[in-house]
Amino acid sequence: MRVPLAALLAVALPLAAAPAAAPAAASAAAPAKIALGSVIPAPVEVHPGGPDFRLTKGTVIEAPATALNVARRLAEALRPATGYSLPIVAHAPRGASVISLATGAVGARLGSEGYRLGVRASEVTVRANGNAGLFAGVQTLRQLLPAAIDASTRQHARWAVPGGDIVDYPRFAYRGAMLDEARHFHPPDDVKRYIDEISRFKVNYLHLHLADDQGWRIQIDSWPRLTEIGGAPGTGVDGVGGGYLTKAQYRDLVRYAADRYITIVPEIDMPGHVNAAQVAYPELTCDGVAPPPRTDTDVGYSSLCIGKEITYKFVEDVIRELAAMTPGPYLHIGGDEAQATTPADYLTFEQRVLPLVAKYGKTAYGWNEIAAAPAASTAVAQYWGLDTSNATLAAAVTHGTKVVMSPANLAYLDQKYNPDTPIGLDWAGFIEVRTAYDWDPGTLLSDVPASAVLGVEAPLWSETLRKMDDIEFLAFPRLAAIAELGWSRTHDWDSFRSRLGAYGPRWDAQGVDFYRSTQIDWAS
Ligand code: TNX
Repeated sequence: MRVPLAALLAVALPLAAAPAAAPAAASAAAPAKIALGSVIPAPVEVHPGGPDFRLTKGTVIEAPATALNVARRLAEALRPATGYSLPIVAHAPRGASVISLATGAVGARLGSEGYRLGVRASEVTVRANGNAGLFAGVQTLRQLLPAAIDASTRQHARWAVPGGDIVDYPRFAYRGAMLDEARHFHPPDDVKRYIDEISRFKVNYLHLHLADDQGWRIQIDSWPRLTEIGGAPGTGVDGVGGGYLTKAQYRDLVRYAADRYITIVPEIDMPGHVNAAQVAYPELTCDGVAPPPRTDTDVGYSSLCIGKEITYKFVEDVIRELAAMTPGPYLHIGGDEAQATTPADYLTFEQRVLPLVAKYGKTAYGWNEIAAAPAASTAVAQYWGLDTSNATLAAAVTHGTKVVMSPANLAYLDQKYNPDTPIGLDWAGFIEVRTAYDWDPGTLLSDVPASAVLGVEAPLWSETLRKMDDIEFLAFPRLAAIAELGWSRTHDWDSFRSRLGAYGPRWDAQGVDFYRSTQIDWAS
């Protein structure tokens, strides 16, 4: 049974005003019924009603050839726990139980990432303007199945999806996460696992911080010692770990992310945070003498030599090679904490280097300090400060600079939750789940209008991280909070808190070691 679209729109209600789903008929055997709107990030419109859909061993996934990638992601997500074959077909047989993916004109309001999800007794339909929207709809559908769906081995469960309709699309175009590969190198398989985890929350950019004082983590053919020396074993913080991405590994990550509708943003931090490059190439210092390698966590002590021509040959070579292996629109050139560069030199450097990014076809992106340079008018500035206004950034915005919001005291995933958190830093303050959730990326900076804000990003610096488990413990649940700020137009702590509590068993099923904040009533 299909409900005509016009009928749906006629009863469209914003989420906050939507009628509450019927209370679950609690029985000892069955877990509480999932409410249609119990999804992170919160969808725009939720209209519960009608019979559940049952996923069975006979269910097929119907998708056109153009949406095969999304269909495969869906099948991969549902097969392990159900044990069902869930064949992907171009046309489902009449009367079959079907999850149908379809692209077509579903309205400009939905943009490239919005979707409509309809759940009927024998059919689930996901419709979108394109595959990114279908993928977003699939992430919603996964959260509407019992938590056991996220287990990697076969489970016995009643695979029901609550009936009704969802219409959904994002508030901001940019919803990012950042992973610091420089302080501790995380191998490609860990990055892929992180991509899988963040894509569930409709995050669409992954920023990789690929070079810093300690190490250099991306192969650059024209300057091979960057990785031979800067990526050697022992180049992680405290001499723990090392490593780098070959170009082939980087390209593979770009593809893996793209298959999950995530765009990789590579960062090479300069003119500061360059000690590892200078150890490998002493000609990049002003006196030509190699500095000692550093694996401590100090910042602000290294600088490229602004007056030397070879500096710009180096920078241009790196930008050219990075741009050539990066299909996404952005190239991040750092620019933070350049205390070892004079303000005049900093401007000279940025005025020369920001246009180099455009020369290789990319939009320049940097930490908010770049806003001091007039050439940043065509760039994106990532705000990482603790204040609620920033005059330099606000002035740049009037000339065209766009902003991604990553306030360190709210959005930094590397800060401790509380004084007892075993890993993480605390220079920006403790960030409990509610702190991470209780702000608005569009209005936090009083002197920057929401229209200049492209979105939000949650950075995870890795000074204190060694392994995947550490990444997960600091990222979750806060990444889910930041993702909701980026996607959802509604902002309601009580609602988020209850949906987050219900999400806990999903992380358990995935083997994700999340932080069990006492602010949340975790379902078991
Ligand atoms: C500041 S935030 C930094 C990084 C550190 C981080 C640790 C920013 C743009 N720079 O170099 O890793 O603090 O929280």
